[in-house]
Amino acid sequence: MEFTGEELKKLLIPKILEIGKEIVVYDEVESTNSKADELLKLGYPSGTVVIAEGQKKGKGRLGRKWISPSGKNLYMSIALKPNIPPKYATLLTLTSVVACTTALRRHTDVPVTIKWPNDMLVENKKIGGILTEMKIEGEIIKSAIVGIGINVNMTEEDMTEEIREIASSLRIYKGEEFSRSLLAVEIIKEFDKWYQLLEKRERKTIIDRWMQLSGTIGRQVKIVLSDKELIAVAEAIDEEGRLIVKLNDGTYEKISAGDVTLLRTR
Ligand code: BT5
Repeated sequence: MEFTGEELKKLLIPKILEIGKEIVVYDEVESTNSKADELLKLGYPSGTVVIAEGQKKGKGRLGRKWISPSGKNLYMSIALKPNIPPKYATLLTLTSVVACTTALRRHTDVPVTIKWPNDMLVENKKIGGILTEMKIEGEIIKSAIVGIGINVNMTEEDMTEEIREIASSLRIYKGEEFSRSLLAVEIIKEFDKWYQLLEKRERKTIIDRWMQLSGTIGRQVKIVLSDKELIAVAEAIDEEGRLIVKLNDGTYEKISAGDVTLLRTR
């Protein structure tokens, strides 16, 4: 196995970060998000990182699956008790995707872009995604599990039929393999930095960075909501992380949850 928790911790020292104070590595789990939730309930601290070599039941959003072959990619979850009001919950996903994309760009030189809210793309193909699962009680976020899936060394043969056309990996794009341990460490460090900004209420810094990394803003998009579909131009994101779109009739709508398909450039 490539990872051990102790090795990863050594790479993070001497900087003691909130994220990665505890790093627990498994060979195979059903889902690192479910494991991270269990560990938090057992008393592990906020900032605990769970990594697995493979997942038997990797989760996407809305009950979808995350294809998770063993030994190829990064499957990592961060268990948090964020000190932010629930209305900024979407921003946690945006903060996470900013951290991951920044780390990937810097350390792989792959031109990763963000598609609202949680996708990491290369040349319009998905190479990563974030699944944030939260427990909210009243005005408090009791827990948040941020699940990060990055296709690192996966080849087309490792993919199922279902994703072969829409997915890619760092290796497919660059033609070389990457160390998953080093990428994990860089993501943890970057996550720590952006998460601190979120807790310090520096939302504008996060949103500005998101806009810089985004391939969504300025594009015509199709948005699939639970009750309707919209064709619109993505204009910006607001303080709460919602996507602001301009419809054909000139009116604006704010989208807080839904699937976005990128259509052509404006
Ligand atoms: C996501 O969902 O993009 C969130 C993915 C989060 C995965 C991580 S891995 C660690 C942690 N533990 C978990 O159990 N989950 C998290 P969504 O936006 O719903 O996208 C899911 C869709 O992406 C699927 O329906 C497929 O079409 C596609 N897909 C599935 N596996 C993929 C892969 N490995 N690479 C690219 N696309 C994939």
